[in-house]
Amino acid sequence: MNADLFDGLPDLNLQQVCLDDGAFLLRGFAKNVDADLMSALEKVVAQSPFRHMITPGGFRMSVAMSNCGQVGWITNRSGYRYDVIDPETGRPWPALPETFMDIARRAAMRAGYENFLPDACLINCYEPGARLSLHQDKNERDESAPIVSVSLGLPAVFLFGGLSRTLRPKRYQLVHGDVVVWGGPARFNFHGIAPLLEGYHPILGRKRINLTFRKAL
Ligand code: MD3
Ligand code: FE
Repeated sequence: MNADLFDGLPDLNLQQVCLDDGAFLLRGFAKNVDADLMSALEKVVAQSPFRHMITPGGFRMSVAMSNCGQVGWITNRSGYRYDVIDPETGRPWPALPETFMDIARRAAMRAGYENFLPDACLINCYEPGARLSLHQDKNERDESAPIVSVSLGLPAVFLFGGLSRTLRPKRYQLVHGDVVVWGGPARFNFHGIAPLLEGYHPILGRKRINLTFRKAL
């Protein structure tokens, strides 16, 4: 017996894990649309390529980033913010592809958020060794909207802390196709990604891609 036998019946192999008040891990939720997500992603990064941004402290991020949607998250020496223009191209960010919007809305709905309408998607690209240190996401105006994250490619260890940086984070493995919906009080918890381990994924090779859908405006 093989789990892939049930790929046409996504509800039968869906494992939902409650991580915290309002935060749910939907294991494998995006697996049956992975090819659609990847082809849409290729079109987005053909217009706004991945780049390593610089933090306000002057460090080059090990994660390469791009965005799509009405606004994109950017950081440079002078700070971080959402902007309608991609500073690398001088043009607006590519629009949110329909497949992106669809998976984000369906995942939010599954977690109990009926009317999630994201206007921004930050796209993170990790190669072995890349990491994201503990941080909070506080640049979004609508604090009642959840954040939806879709993981593709190599597995990663997600670090889930509390509202204070000093609380020791819990560790969860996120694999290809996993979706997490972060709402409620957990929306402002510290979180990060441990350094990506060496590996090879049949579709993405030596990469992990994470899409985070936000209502930024
Ligand atoms: C928990 N990305 O882009 S996704 C980020 O895998 C970010 O690339 C990580 O943290 C990644 O800001 C983690 C999961 C995630 C995203 C946003 C959250 C978890 C969150 C916001 C609040 C709490
Ligand atoms: Fe984050």
